[in-house]
Amino acid sequence: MAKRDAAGLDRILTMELVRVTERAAVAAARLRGRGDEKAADQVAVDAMRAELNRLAIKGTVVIGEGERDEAPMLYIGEEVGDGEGPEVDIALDPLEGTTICAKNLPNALAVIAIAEKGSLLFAPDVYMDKIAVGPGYADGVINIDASPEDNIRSLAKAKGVPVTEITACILDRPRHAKLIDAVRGTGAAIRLIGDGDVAGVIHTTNPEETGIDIYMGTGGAPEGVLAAAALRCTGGQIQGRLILDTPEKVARAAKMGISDPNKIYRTEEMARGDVLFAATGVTDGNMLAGVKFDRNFITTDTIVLRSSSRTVRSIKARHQDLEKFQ
Ligand code: VTB
Repeated sequence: MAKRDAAGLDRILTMELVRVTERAAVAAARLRGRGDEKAADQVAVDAMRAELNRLAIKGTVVIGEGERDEAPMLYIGEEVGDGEGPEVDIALDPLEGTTICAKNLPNALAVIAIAEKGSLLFAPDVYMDKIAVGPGYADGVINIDASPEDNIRSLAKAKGVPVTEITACILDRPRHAKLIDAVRGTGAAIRLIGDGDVAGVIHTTNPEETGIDIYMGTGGAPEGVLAAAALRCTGGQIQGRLILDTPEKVARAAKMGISDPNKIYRTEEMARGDVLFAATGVTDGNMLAGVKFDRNFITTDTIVLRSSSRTVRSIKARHQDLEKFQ
């Protein structure tokens, strides 16, 4: 049985987790650019689940493919792992950016986060308003209740650059028309993305490499929790507010234990305690390369992060035993 270390989660799990996202990414990558989002997602789910069930954990999926009745596998509440190790919460997205993968565009990822039981926000699958920046800024540099203009100016000041040197990442959606105008009005640049806001948020943690300083706008709440888990490990701040704009959504959230529909969730409120996070590139992206297929081997590029040690590991793997991916 795996031994728990001082901080809670087994250190060995850090490396074990890499296999889980690698395997999902390879499966999805075989279906890159085929225009079939569902098929790509399905193979990623199957692969991730198979690998997850080999881990020495007693895991519960808290952020997954959906409610039990709509997702046969990796549904919210599903128990995964071999049942022999620490009790953990799991947030996962075997293919974050199904459309990106189907179109073979940048930044599709296979993603997972693991934390001690009870540490990850049990979020309903609704929209969440989000704002995030990377490490190195004082608390309060961003404020979800402030205007986009104020947030951009505050960040530029804290970074010590003119506003024109700030780039915000925003999902390209009609609902963001006003936000986009407001940000552009300040003189800042915008990287508009088609999908994949987990990657969008993570990109703020390394602006030199990605060119992105801040993430703004509404995306999926589950993706918000995954992004928060990553930021817990890298540093950085995210604030999120669920968009519960119908009585039905308020009731659904209440069922999951959310009594204040206007609550602002900060990074630690979405992902507490010791957190492990792993992401493998499916398509080429700003931080991670996509899976590459060669006749004799497969190459994967993964980051694996741990909050208690703040270690960021980059793992480029060359897989020569191709049978394990069949
Ligand atoms: C984002 C993004 C996802 O959904 O959360 C987005 O991260 C939000 O939903 O990759 P809409 O597409 O409805 O705007 C995805 O694009 C797809 O799950």
